Amino acid sequence: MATKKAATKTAVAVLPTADRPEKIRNVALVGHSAAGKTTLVEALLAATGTIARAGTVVDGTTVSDADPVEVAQQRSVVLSVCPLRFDGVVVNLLDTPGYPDFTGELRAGLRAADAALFVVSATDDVDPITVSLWEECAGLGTPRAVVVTKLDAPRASLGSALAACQRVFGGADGQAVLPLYLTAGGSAEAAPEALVGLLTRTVYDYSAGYPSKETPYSDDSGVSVDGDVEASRNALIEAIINNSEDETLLDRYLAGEDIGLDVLVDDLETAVARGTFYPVLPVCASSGLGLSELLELLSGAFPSPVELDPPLARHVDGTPADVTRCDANGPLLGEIVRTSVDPYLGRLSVLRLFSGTLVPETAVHISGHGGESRGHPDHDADERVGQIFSPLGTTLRPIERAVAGDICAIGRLGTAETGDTISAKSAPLLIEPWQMPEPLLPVAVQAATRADEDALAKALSRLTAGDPTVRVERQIETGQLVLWCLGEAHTDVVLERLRATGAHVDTVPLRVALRETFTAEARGHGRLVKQSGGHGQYAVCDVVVSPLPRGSGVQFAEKVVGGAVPSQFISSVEKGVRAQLAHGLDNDRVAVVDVLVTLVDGKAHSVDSSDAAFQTAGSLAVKDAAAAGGHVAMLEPLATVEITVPDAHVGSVLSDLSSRRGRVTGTVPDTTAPTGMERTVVRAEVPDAELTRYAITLRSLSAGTGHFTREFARYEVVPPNVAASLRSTSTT
Ligand SMILES: Nc1nc2c(ncn2[C@@H]2O[C@H](COP(=O)(O)OP(=O)(O)OP(=O)(O)O)[C@@H](O)[C@H]2O)c(=O)[nH]1
Ligand SMILES: [Mg+2]
Repeated sequence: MATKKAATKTAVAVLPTADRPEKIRNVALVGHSAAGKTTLVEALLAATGTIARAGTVVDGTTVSDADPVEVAQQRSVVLSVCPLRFDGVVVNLLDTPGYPDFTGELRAGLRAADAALFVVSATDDVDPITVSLWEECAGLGTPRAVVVTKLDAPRASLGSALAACQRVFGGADGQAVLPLYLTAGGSAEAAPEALVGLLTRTVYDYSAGYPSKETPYSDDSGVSVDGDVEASRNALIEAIINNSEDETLLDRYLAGEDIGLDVLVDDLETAVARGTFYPVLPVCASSGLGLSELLELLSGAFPSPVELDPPLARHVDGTPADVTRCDANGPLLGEIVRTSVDPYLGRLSVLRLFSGTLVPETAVHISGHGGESRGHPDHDADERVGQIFSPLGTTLRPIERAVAGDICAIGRLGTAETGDTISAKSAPLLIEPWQMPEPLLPVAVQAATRADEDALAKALSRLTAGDPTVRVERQIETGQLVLWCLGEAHTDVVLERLRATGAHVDTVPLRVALRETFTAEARGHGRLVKQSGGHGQYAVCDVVVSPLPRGSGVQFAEKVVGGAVPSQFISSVEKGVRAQLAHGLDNDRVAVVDVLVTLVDGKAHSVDSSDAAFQTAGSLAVKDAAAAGGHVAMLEPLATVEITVPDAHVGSVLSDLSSRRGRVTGTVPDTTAPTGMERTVVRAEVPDAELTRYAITLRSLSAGTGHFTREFARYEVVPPNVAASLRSTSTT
C-alpha cells in the first residue's frame, strides 16, 4: 500500500545533537488508545519549531503516525521517536501505541525511555490497562507525570480527571499525584483558555494561542478558575516539602516561613526525577494550552540518562560487564528498540545508546540472544555502521555522533533485529532482552500460489526482524503455516505487512492437530492377491491392534508361527502398518497413535510375494481393524492454561471456561499483585480447539486486564458429540 507518507525524506544538513548525556531526556508517552498522545507529540514539535505546523491524526499528516498502516487506521501501531529541543535540552519523545495489540512497541518504548508521561483523556475513565502499567512503572521506580487531554470536550473538567487519577494512581492518599496548574476561563461547553500556576501564582493566558501571555494571579484578578487555588497550592507545597531531602524545610514551613519559589521548584524537580512525586498537567493540543509548562517539566524535572543505571550487560562469556554508568566516554553499549524497512536504506535500526559515543564508519558487534522460541535464533556478527541519523518519525536527519543516552537510527545493518545489543567490535557485550508479550492468537496462512511461496518466505523473515511479538510456526502435523499474533488488530497489521511486499497471502481455517487411537482390541485382515497374468502380487496378513497408554506412540510386534509370513516380509508389514497409521486411517493426516500392532498370521507365495505387496497388506490390515467401528476414538491436544485476572473477573472467566470444555484444576491468589489490585490465577486444562480465539475472549471478559499462558499438556479422547465437528473443521 503506497501513500504520500511512505517514502523517507533524507535531509541534507547535519543536525546538531546533544553533546552530553546530561542534556538528553527520553520520555515515553503512554496511555489508552485515542487519549491524544500522537496529537500531543505533534503539538509539542510544532510549539518548539521542530516542524513548521502540526498535522493531524485524522488527515494522516502527523510525524509519528506516518507508517502507511497508521495512516490507514488513524492510530499508532509502531513506536516513533520524535526529538525536540527546549531550553538547551534534547527531549526524545517516544510515542507509543495505546492499543493493546501493539504492546510490543510500548515495551520497546519503555526500554528506550528514562521516564513515562501518562496521557489521560478527561472524557474517559482511566482504563485498567493504564492502571496496571502505572503499577508496573511504580515497581521499577520509573519517574512519571500525568497530562490530561481533551479538556475542550463538552463537560470535560480537570477536577474530575484529577480525582480519577488520584484514585487510581495516587496510592493511599493521592497526595503524590497533584496538579501544578489549574485551568481557568473554561465552562461545561467551552475549552479552558488559561492556566493558573500554583507555585508561581501566575496566569498563563492561551486565549490567543501558544505561547501564552503571563500576568500575576490574585483572588481579585477576575479569572474564573476551575478549583480552589489556595487549597491546591497548599497541598502541593506540603507534598513537595514532604518529599524534600532537606528535613529542616518542614519545620520552617510549619513555623510560618515563606519557602522561596526556587527551593520549591528545585525540590519538586528532584522528587519527580526520583519517581516519588507525580505532577499532573492539563494540556490542549489545539490551542497550545499547557505546552510550555509541559516542556518545562520534560526538560527540567525528568531525569537525564545519567541519573539512571543502564541495563545489566554481560561479556559474551557471561561475566558481568563494567557498564554501570551512562558515560559518553565509556564502552559502546546500545540496544535496538525498533527495526523497520526504509525505502532507500533497507533495514533501519533505531538504537538507544546506554554508554559510549557512536560515530559514523564504526565497526560494531551485533548480538541477539534469547529469542529462539520465537524464531529468532541466537546470532552474533560484526558489521560496519555507515551514516548515523536522528529519526523524526520517518524523516532521517544525518548527525555527526550520538552520545550515551541518545537515540539514533542506523541503516543497512543486515543482521540487526529488535532487542539486539550493539557494542564495540573489540569488546562485544550482551544485554538481556526485555520481556516481550507472548503472542497467543494463532492465524493459519498460506501463499495463494506456488510462485508466492518464495515471496512469502522473504516477507516473513523481514517481518520477524522488525516485530519480535509475532511468532512463525510451521506445524508439522497439520502442515499449516501459523502466525501467532497478539490480537486481531495485530493480525491485520502483520498480514498488511506481508502483502505489502507483494506476496499473495490468504488466511485459512486453523487446524487442530487431531489424532486417533484404538480404545479396544481389534483384529484386522489385509489381503492383496493379484495373480492374473504376468508377475503377480501376493500378501496376506492378520493383525491385532490393541490400545496402549497415552504417549506410547505406535509399537509393532510379531507372533507369527511356522513362518506363515516369511521373516524377510515382517518388516515390510511393519512399514505398511506404520505408514498407514501416520497418514491416518482415511488418509486425512489424522495419525493413529498409542497402539500396539501385532502381526499374528499371514500367507505368502514363493514367487508373487514381495516387500511392496506385504506393505500394502499391512496397511489394509490396520484399516480393516478399524472398519468394524466402535473402537476407534479421536484424540485432541489439551493445554494447561494459567489465566491471571483481577478478582472481579474470576467469575466470568470460570463460567466461560466451563462453556469451552475446560477443566479448572485450581484457583490461587496472585501473590505478585499490588494491594488494592488483587488478582487470581486460574489453572485449567482446555482443549486446543477451544483456545484458538481465547486471546480475544479473555480480553473482552477482563476489560483487557487478564493474561494467560498455555502449554501443551497431553492428548485426550474427544467426546463423541464433539468429534464430528472437530474433524470437519480440522481436516477439510
Ligand atoms: N477534542 C480533542 N480531541 C483530541 C485531543 N487530542 C487528541 N484528540 C483526537 O483524538 C483522536 C485520537 O488522538 P491520537 O493523538 O491519535 O491518540 P493516541 O493516544 O495517539 O492513540 P493511539 O495511537 O491509538 O494510542 C484523534 O482524532 C485526535 O484528533 C484533544 O485534546 N481534544
Ligand atoms: Mg498515537
